[in-house]
Amino acid sequence: MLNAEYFRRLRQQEELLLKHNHPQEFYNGIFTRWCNPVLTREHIPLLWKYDLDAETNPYFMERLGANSTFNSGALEMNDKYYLIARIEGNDRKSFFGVAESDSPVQGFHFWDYPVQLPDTCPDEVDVYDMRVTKHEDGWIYGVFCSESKDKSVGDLSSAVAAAGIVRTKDLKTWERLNNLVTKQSTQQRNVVLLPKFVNGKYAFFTRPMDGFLSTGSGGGIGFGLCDDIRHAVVDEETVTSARRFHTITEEKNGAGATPIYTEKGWLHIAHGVRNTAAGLRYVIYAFATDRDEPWRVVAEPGGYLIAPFGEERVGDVSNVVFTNGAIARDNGEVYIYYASADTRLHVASTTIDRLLDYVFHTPKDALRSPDCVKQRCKLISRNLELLKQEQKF
Ligand code: M1P
Repeated sequence: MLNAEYFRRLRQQEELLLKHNHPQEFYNGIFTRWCNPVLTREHIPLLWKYDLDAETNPYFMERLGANSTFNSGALEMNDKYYLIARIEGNDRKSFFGVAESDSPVQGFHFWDYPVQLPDTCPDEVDVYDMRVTKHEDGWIYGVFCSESKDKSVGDLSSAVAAAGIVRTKDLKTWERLNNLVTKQSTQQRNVVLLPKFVNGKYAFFTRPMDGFLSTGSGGGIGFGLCDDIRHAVVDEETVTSARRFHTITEEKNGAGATPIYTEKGWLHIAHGVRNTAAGLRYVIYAFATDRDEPWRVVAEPGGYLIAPFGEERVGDVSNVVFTNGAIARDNGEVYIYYASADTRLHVASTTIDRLLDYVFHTPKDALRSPDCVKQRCKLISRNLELLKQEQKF
């Protein structure tokens, strides 16, 4: 017999899934934040956590708790919106779940089962942060972090991060390919595959690093090509978006959503990290690279695009916003799915036009306070001039 508590909890969850979302008051002209997170731990199906049988679970206890759901790949397919979200169990292990909706801003519900990736790497203990790419070769690729214990050192918590690669046609059946090999870096995280071939090859944005947490000598977001996606090897990585002293990327940065192809170049929505007395602060930033030479940065606005705001600041890993998925629709709308504090997933909406305007017309980081003041004074004096002229008429 089913536990009666199940029906009460189910009704509550159904109410949450039907909740109407609406735009926030927050304004900057660049993007719109939406009030309700699109995925939280409360969205995770009850069937994934509880034994529903009143006999074997009389107290209706969580048997396999789920701590959070956050960093998500995103895709539009056959007029539906899909999030390939990271779910973290109470046991700290992450896995992926596909959530589907008819709307890009609300109503996401997980499929009955989480993604069951082929288990081909015996040393892999954790998987997370899948970027999905609808490639021109006809496959949908998922590139994610595959984490294993670093057995070469004695301490318990040392880990190795690699880029795992899978592909699918329907988000249901997944084929696991070899992990990416990058000859210049011992570790990889935040790797994303471009949807188009570059010089006839598969093109990756990488994040060279020589430590698990710290990027060490890695200079920023890298770019590399490979011939065979089934055994992907990148011989050479060139730095595209570089880390810089006293900027939002000083500590590290990494590719985010799959880059968006536009008439003015590739739009990138990435993350940058700086250190503070309260720990690392993760923000989301944007830049553009050349259409034909995607490793070449052509526009690089200073500062962040999205930073933790209000309640977004607090959670398991506070002061973090992070994205690994966005949907750019044919009509020009863009939905950026970003997680806050490694705890929940939000959506911000904008358009290609606005993002291009932002990326190409926001001044670059002037890198020094006196030059930043000059930038601001230039803006103010032009505005004062405009106001004066307006008053004349
Ligand atoms: O905790 C914040 C983020 O930390 C990592 O990002 P990075 O590799 O740039 O430090 C990732 O593990 C990410 O999942 C997490 O949100």
